[in-house]
Amino acid sequence: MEQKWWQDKIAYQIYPKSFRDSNGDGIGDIPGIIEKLDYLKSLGIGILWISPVYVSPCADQGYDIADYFQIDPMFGTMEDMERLLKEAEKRDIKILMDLVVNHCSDEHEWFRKACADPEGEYGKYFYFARKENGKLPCNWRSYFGGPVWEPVSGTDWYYLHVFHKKQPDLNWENPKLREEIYRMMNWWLDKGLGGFRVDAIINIKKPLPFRDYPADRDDGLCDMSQVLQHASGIGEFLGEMRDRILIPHDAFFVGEVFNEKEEEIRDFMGDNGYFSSIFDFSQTVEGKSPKGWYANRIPSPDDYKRCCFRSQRKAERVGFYSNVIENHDEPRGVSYYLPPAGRHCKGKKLLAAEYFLLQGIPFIYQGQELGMENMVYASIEEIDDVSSKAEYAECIHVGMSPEEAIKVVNQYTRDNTRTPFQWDDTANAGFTTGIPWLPVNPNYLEINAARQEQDPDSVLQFYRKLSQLRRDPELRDTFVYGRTEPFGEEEQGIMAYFRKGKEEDVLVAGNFTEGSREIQLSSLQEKQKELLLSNDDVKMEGNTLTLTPFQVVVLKITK
Ligand code: TEU
Ligand code: CA
Repeated sequence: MEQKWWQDKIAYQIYPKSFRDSNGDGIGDIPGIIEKLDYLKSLGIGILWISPVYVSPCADQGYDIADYFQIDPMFGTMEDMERLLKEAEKRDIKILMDLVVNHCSDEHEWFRKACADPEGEYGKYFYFARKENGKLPCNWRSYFGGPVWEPVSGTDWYYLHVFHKKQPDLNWENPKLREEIYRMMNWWLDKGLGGFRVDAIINIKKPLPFRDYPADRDDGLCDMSQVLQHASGIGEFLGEMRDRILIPHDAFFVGEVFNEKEEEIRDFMGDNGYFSSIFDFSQTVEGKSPKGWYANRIPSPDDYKRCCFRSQRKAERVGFYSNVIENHDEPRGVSYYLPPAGRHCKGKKLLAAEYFLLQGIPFIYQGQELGMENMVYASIEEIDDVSSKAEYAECIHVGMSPEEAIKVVNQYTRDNTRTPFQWDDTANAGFTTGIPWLPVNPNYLEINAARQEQDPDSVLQFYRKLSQLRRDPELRDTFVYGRTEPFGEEEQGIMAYFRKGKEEDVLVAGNFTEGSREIQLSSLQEKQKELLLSNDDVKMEGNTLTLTPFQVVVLKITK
């Protein structure tokens, strides 16, 4: 594999609305991010992805962009953004912005002009259609519920939106639209961005002409994941974007790609891939049902392990997945992948070490490094997220009581990771001096950054140690380029693997169960073993390593 500047980086995702509010209006902002750059530096962060800060009516929290060239006043000004780029550069941190180009906002001027004349120039930037024989062009269900077609008021036209109706889909088949997007990307990269996190990108290629697919619920509609299986030819668009933008800027693009097929990995993230990297969502999609959240199954630790190892194999000698346990669309990883008995400091460190030391680019989502947990919601009125509202309605539709429905939504609501960052134990967790736009998780009195700074055994300090390990000049090559080899893969409740280096191997071994477990290291008998990190005292007698409940041990094994 070719060597690139980003391969040894550690990345961090900021959800700006909830990170740090600098002016007391209850909304996190860009000056707030600048304030905390030294904190990020102390975590060894080299790449910082910032969820959208462009002008937006916020129907989907900034993922509905009304002006790609302006910062929304709630987040600050363009000067703030330029200052952030400069201050980050001083600290050797590259900034990624969120590239949301499957759709824009219905308040974008392109869409206004398009609605005024659906058959005109701007109409071709979107997908417009009329009913034929009383029927819409296709029966696809939008991700946030209901049909993808929405009427243009006062006309007999409809437009397509695979997400919210305030997010009309852009027509990538139109070369003029693609040129507009490339111009915008260049404009930002020329300002000094390191690259983009590329939002919802598999949706840009629609299987055309529009047609119905088999319905998978009693609404007569079909899930978009089914639709996308019929789309082919996305490579023409993505290859063009790579050649025109990614390569000339030597940028880092991380694609939000779901359900990629094994044979597509090289195209998406090989040496000449469309992206530098794509997220490994194999564990995220595990157990998910097209029926909706109520029909999902939560992955067990063994499911989690299987997903990780399968992806590691797929990526071997091909490229770098970006590894995550959570993001702004998912529940908190510690509340989801850890069994209930392991949802404590020690268990959080176990999950941290297991995912962080895999081959790929580790991404930390804000607050993950503190072990922030899911929020508890008593009713749907307390929830802001658009997707939760549709999922709640579906639960009720299939006959659940409001109590059962809110339980399901609690498990998955995107607000779980969107609650304000817990900086300290003062009012509003030190996030704002005003009223936070989304309530703070009441557990901030125990879980907060200030407290964990003081505690050498905190989750935060453990993340710092992981970060140091990965950046240690002697171990760097093993962690960045070393192959992942599962160890004792069939052992239930145990997740263990080697990273195979030139000079040494690293063994990561963790116990996801409530009982002590023994691991036989007889195959390593002759070799010298050095403890690199653990979340408990390490007991090794002869060839037997005993793991206490939820213990993880990281060993260096000299060849
Ligand atoms: O998410 C894309 C995506 O596929 C979502 O449907 C995701 O599965 C869903 O949020 C789960 O409820 C991206 C962004 O990350 C998300 O925040 C946006 O809402 C979405 O695109 C539209 O821009
Ligand atoms: Ca603010």
